Amino acid sequence: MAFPRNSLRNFLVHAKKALRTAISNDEKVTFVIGNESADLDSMTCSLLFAYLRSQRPPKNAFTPLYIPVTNIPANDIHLRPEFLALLPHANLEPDHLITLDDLAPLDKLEKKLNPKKTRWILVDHNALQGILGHVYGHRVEGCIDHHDDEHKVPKDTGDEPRIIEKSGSCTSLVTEYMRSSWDHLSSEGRSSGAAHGQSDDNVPVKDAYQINLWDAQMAKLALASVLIDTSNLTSPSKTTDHDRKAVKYLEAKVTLQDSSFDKDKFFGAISHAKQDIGSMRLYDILRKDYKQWDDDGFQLGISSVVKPVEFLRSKVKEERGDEHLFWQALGRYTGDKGVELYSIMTSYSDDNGEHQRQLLLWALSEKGKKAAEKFAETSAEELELEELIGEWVAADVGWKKVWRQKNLGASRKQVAPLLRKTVQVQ
Ligand SMILES: [Mn+2]
Repeated sequence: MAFPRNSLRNFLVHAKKALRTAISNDEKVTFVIGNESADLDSMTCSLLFAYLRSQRPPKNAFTPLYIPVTNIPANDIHLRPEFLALLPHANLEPDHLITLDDLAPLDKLEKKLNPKKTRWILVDHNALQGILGHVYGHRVEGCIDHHDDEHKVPKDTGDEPRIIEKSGSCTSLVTEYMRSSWDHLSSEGRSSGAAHGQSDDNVPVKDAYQINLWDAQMAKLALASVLIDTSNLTSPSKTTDHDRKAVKYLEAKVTLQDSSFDKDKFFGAISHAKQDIGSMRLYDILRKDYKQWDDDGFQLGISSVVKPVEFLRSKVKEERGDEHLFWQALGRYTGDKGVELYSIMTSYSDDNGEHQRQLLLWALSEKGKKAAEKFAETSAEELELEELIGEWVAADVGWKKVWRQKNLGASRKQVAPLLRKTVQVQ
């Protein structure tokens, strides 16, 4: 049975409880999961898809309930100040999110959460990574994504979507896919008085008001991702028609409930929160938006950071008393990951408010060095790389380079495939 119309908050409380029951009773579960960098886009994609889909599941769904998973341990939510700023807009607290902690201890996954009893829909990625990929990769039966197709999701996904398209934000694609369902739910709820759920404080209220509020809460979360991923629709290299349409649609849902809503101010507040990492430790800054790829055993890791390399060096000085210990500090982070090639991509606004990018690349093995050299040779032009020379860059052993990346349109989504290609052709 479909989950009755309700607030996102009540939906998550219900889903978390249902997941616990399903795991202890070995019942079937459908997951909707974002990628392991767990940025705002991944979080809102999984919420939006699971929330609406569970209220209007396809007839032959594996289970009528879709469980949205934010692909990090619960503690890591606190490394994402933009989550903390955004969640209250939907009357949510960090504890409401369903995270890896709610599945099973990672070393007991297979035993506690029988792969055969699960079905996975990937949003904001199209290949399940790491341990989840090992155990459940063959149980993926749908995806909506805006990264390069890794051809891991089956061609025929039945009633579930298989959409991989270019867009600034994956949330825009999910909005588009869910649009008719959402419209149906809204108009059905308003006209038939079908808001069976209770308000969060258990006070019965007028249906239309309630439906509009619930819609606006969900829409605000989704809107935040699209605005962040497209710099408020101003980034020419990222913004697509999918994003423009999604913003129009989501903004209408928000203003229906709150006519004084100011999209630009909202973007400013969430964006400001996202940059607010000054008090965070270097280790946490490097891991908060990290992705790792395994290509036939070759491990590539990339951290995305919202401040320049100079900021990271000042962090090293603050924490270790000497900025020359920069590479040792990075080594402490990469140490247990087995990466042969490690990169930091910075994306930030300089003192004049201009968007800038830098790319740091560090080879940690002979094979990594070959890949790095190949990358420097073949991608310098496309990415418009300008080498930043400083004695601190050359310090210590090993192949390392830091560039200013003048091609501002190329984010990790474009750079990661270029790096992976250099490994595959060796
Ligand atoms: Mn994304």
